[in-house]
Amino acid sequence: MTEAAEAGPERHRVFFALWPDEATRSAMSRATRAAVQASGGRPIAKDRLHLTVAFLGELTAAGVAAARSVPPIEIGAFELTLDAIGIWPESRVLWLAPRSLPAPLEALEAQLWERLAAHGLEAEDRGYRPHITLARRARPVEAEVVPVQWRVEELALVESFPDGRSVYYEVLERWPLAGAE
Ligand code: 2AM
Repeated sequence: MTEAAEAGPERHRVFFALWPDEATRSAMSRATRAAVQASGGRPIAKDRLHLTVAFLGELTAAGVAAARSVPPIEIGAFELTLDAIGIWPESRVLWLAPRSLPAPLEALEAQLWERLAAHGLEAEDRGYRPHITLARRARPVEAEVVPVQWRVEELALVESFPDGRSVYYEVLERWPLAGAE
């Protein structure tokens, strides 16, 4: 038996997310640049900005395969208005978020977990707070944001990998939210 096998099966840190296109990422970055700077925090690179829908944690390869089998979820494309910016003092995360949870996003999150449950995967019991992390180790800031409009058309399964003091992400697979015509 190899050392790796003795140490147990390899784990993959994965999550379902909404992954913005280049134009939306740029709009997010422009709209939040001043707040990020004022917060003094460590910014998340523009190409890593995303909104997590369901965090699955550390899965085995079989767990990842189960997660991949869950979509598509055909709730249709929807508009997300990112019009709130703030900080969670306990985690020192500066975030961009929708002021209210849009019904399609709520439905997407609920349907994902309903189907994931059939594979023995369960959400942590701390409620869903959709957000895009903009910076870590941030100080509180008083900031307004020019709302960013995001037309969400896809769901992505993403894996995160350690990258020094940060992490980088690889989109494993994408599914359209709209059903086949
Ligand atoms: P964060 O940016 O607020 O840390 C990959 O780590 C993604 O999953 C990030 O969007 C991260 O949110 C989120 N995440 C990490 N741990 C989580 C957890 N225990 N519950 C929900 N989301 C989590």
